[in-house]
Amino acid sequence: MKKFFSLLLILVLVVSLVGCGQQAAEDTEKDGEKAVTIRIAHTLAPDSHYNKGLQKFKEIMEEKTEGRIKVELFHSAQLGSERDAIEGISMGTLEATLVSTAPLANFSKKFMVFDLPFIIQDREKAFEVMDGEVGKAMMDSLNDKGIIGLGFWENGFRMLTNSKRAINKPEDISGLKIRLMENPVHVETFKVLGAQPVPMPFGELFTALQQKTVDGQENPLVIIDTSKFYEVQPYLALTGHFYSPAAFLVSKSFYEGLSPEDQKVLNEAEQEARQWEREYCISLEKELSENLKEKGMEITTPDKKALQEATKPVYDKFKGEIGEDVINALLQ
Ligand code: EAX
Repeated sequence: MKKFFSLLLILVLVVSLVGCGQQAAEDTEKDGEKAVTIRIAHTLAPDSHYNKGLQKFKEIMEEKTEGRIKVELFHSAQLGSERDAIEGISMGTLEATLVSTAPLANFSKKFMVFDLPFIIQDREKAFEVMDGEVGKAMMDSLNDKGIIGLGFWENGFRMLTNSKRAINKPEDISGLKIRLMENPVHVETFKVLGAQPVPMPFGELFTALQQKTVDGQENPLVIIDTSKFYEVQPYLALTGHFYSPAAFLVSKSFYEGLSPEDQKVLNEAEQEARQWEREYCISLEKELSENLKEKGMEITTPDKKALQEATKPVYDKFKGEIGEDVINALLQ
């Protein structure tokens, strides 16, 4: 009888200990799960195409993981410039970012092909190349820097604004101080046009335009609108001189710390949000120049052929470095 009770006591103890253990395991798991947050930094305004597309990503991600993985967005360069974000991803101090591909040229020259003037006139063709082998090789070239490029989103066709004069022909650009992204091909393009290129992070741009440190800048219409450049730039020229893709980058150390299932969810959410963002950009196109006109900008449509001709020397300068095969893949 005594033996029976001792056995029973042991059994009770064991059961309750196992129970406690399980409870503890559940707690740490819960805590562990709570700790998974993807912080995404970008430089644009809260109502920009980037932020809206990333909101979509956040919704999909949080829904698919039932809130196990949280997404936090940091817009308006709150966490620094695009270069800072890329470096943060590379070092593993930031989980994700959406940046123009132009500053990526400083990390992998493969991206430079997009920076050639007028190389992309048809975005559908660009999507095809970016989603195919050429795009994959570009993204893969970032892996040894600790960066995983999940996909190409859209920033847009870049248009020129300034505070000095209406631009109708290439010569009108000559002498203007133009802020550019930190990219050698962009800088060369504006040099060839006789402008004074001023590379500068986006976060400093509005003030520079307002204080007239620079005369002009170039960005897609959606940015000219959502960053309110129309308040300080009276002239808008619909040049479309560069096509600016955006890259969705994730820190390799963060990505590899996720379970294969969560990696899959992340990939799917990025793909779905990317598609949404591209379509959103296309849908905006028509109304934007109308809006900007209403907001007081004087809009001109310079002759693209003349601009293309004037910027041809840029191809000669960079074709060796970029590779004619890649250039041809986009031109064909
Ligand atoms: O990627 O710096 C720029 O002009 C970019 O278009 C912007 O940061 C979005």
